Amino acid sequence: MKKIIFDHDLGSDCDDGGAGAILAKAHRDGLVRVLAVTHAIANPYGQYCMEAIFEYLGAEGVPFGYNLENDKCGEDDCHMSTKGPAERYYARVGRPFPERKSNLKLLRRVLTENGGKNDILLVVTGPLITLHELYRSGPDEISPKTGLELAKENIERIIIAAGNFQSFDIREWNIRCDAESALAVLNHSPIPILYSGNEVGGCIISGQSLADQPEDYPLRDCYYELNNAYQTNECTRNSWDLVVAYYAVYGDTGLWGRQDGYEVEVDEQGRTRFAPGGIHSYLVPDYSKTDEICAIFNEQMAVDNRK
Ligand SMILES: [Ca+2]
Repeated sequence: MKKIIFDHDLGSDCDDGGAGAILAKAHRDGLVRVLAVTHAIANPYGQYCMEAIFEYLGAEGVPFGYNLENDKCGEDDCHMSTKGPAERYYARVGRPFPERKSNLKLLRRVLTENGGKNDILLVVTGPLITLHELYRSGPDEISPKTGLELAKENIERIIIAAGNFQSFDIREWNIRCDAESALAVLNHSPIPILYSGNEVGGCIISGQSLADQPEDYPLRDCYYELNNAYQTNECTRNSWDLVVAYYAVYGDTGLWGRQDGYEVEVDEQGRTRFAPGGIHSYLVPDYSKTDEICAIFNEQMAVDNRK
């Protein structure tokens, strides 16, 4: 069974939640095993909501980590889509917010326990803050190895929503949000990376199915919360993060093209350069399939475990 680690930045945006729903259902249904879910940003409300989404969809036994390592993206605008939904969910179930445990310790433990099998897919839908902390970590009580050694020995591929492979002028958010981390992790990566540039998921507007879901479904609440902040009555969003989650679970389904064997480099402005001759890959959008993909994502985000 595929093993997946999911690192996201749900909070200032909501499509990470859609990606989480895809992964939660796949884990619940035995298609993949989600070994850990980590949260790149220091503002915790997004991870409170991600825990709620997994719980609501019936995905059990997944450990969650929080960014206790730095204060990057801790500001109030980093919980724009998640503070209200988190407060409403935990008030309704009558529990305090979940305990915040360290991303770094969780990742070092999960990678150590994997025993060097090099078979984990790391799905990333936010800035590279978590991975940068992991790569910089030294030996500790969990392992005598560095974080970079643990990653190289256990992570087969990184699948990430980042960059742009149509225009060098596009300054993509997940890179420019924390360029220091992005450059350290992405440029010259010894681990193969599959990129889904923002041209792939940006053209797919999904979430329409959430309007018909129960009002206490935390994913629905997050989508409405973000749209309300923008003063719309919709519950939709671009699907940047859903693409990588779906691809990680289902692989090549013909919904996108794929180019392999590239060297990819990003700069501190958030721009992407790529050329043949490396170990990395990128997805290519097929705009004739936009409606088909949108329907799939809407089905993936809907609640399907309530009688
Ligand atoms: Ca994201």
